[in-house]
Amino acid sequence: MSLSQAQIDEFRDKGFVVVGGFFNPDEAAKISAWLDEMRDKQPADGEEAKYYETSPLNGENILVRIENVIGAQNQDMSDLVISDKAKEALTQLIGEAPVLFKEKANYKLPGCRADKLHQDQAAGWNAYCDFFITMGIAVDENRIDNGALSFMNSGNYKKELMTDEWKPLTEDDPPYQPEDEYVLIEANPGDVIFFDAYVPHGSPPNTGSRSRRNIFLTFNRESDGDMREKYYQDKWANYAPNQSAEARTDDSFRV
Ligand SMILES: O=C(O)CCC(=O)C(=O)O
Repeated sequence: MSLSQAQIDEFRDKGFVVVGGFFNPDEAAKISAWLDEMRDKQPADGEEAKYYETSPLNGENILVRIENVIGAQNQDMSDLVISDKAKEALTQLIGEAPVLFKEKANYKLPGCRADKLHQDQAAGWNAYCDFFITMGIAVDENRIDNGALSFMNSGNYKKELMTDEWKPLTEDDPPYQPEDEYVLIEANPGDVIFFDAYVPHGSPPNTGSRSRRNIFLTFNRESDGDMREKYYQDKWANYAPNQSAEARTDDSFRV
């Protein structure tokens, strides 16, 4: 048994659960080195999809995230992050076998914009199905100054969209209101946050001097099918990856 009954119950009550030390320090160091490698590499067509934006804080063109990182081009690391233990925990939470839907490494470098308070499902996911669980892996220390995530901690949300698609729940940054309904998650490398696609969460701009890299792997139920290829075809048609020189500005980015 990978997750305890108390952890499963916490996930059901609040929509998320933090599992400290899910990956050991050696695994966490390998994941960190992998993210450095991908940052520095020029990906082949159809492999890693890089997204650059101009920082609203310092005007620099920065790498915001890399999608499509799981696959044959990164087989060892794919097996490390989607380990048997991860599959077991996801099966416990999903209630059947998990199928990877999409994944991304968010680099959240110094100067990176906020990720406004949102429900993941609002990012056009209704077109695919209505039930997803994400495994968020902390790669760097997540602290308040470098854009640590805040999650609604009260369970006081609907398991359906609470806004129009693509709209944040608020333009405010943490502490979100009402303050006693949210928790700041100061995660350490190797910690994992499992969360559903409706629980409100977000992070402030990175105003610090350290990156706050996290990987987010999103899974659906096996019975909903394998939608990953279709998702990325649609995504790249609507929102193609770019290069640093073509970084997007605040008013042209989506997620
Ligand atoms: O990396 C972050 O702080 C935000 C992650 C997230 O919630 C998202 O990209 O949907």
